Amino acid sequence: MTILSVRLHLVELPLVRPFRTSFGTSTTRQLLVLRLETETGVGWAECAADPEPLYSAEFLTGASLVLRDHLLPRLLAWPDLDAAHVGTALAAVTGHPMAKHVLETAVLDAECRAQGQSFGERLGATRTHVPAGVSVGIADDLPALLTEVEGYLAAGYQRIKLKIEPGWDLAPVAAVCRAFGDVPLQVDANAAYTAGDLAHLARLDDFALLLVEQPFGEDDLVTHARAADLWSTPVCLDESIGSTHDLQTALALGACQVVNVKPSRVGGYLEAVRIHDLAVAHGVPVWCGGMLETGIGRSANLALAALPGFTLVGDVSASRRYYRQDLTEELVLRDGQIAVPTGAGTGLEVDETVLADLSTSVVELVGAPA
Ligand code: NPQ
Ligand code: MG
Repeated sequence: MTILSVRLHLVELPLVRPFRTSFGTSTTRQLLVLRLETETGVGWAECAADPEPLYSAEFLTGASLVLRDHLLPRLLAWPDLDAAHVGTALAAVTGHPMAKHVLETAVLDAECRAQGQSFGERLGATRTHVPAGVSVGIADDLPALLTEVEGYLAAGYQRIKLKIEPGWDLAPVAAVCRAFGDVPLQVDANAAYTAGDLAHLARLDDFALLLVEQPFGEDDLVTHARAADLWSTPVCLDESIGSTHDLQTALALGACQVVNVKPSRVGGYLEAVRIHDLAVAHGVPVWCGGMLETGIGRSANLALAALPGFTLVGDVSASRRYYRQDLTEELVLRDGQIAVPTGAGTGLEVDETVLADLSTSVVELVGAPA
């Protein structure tokens, strides 16, 4: 295919409630939306990078610059471009998986839409619906946490994930277990702990959690391996897994018993499928993580989460968990599940009026504005 135009929107969406993690609090979600036009049609994708490099090293301004100055020129220079070769075309650039992800996903969406194929069909989905889980931010106090969790359970969410950090770990877990009994529960520390906390976090074993996600640093596989030996709670990696190679290393060290697969963290859906395949080959369960996506990325995540190795409930929530107004038609919860879109590409249409309303800047990176 030939790329005719590329447009980049900086979008700011209000969140229905502030989202607090060990690395910060967000009250709005700022992200990049990319619209790519080829001779066979249009493709859309979103870049998960946040304004600040806190979850990972990437950040929004950096992602737009690397896209404009280093990634797009390589993509435009590639002959006979297709989605399967975007990774190869961009491989010379080190790092920047979220920026690479947005380009590959837009090309993949354009290709699937042109061929009348859904993301689910393209990626190998085997299910029509995906059970919904929810990630719950750090709350002001325990009563506020219990009220929030109660609302999600009433809405039908099948699994709760609590964000934890030093000073907010055993008490919120104990409170949720006491209030809601045997609700499927897991925790995510976003790398907030160090090896000195191994004994403290071992006390999570009392609560029969599904898993503990990324307790230690992104580069601290050795401490994760010690935790996997010492704790009965399974150790799940998020930030540490940027590629199939990272997963091979983590598995060889015994540092990873479960994987959170996030397409944006690993450079795109094709690498996400390869990580899924490697995990399945090792008997390691995976689940689909989230980055507060709009309908553009959320619909594609649903297709991925419908692959057979995704045996654990993911952070795949309805649009309304985060946004009153999405950029696409809403993805809704029914009986605790969300339907995998069946239309071509990601299967949802971007509402260009809403997109224009919520855009704080729009730049044409390729092609002249209409
Ligand atoms: C995680 N996601 O699993 C991430 C954390 C995360 C759903 O818990 C802006 C604001 C961007 C907060 C990206 C969930 C974010 C964000 C990721 C939180 O670790
Ligand atoms: Mg995480």
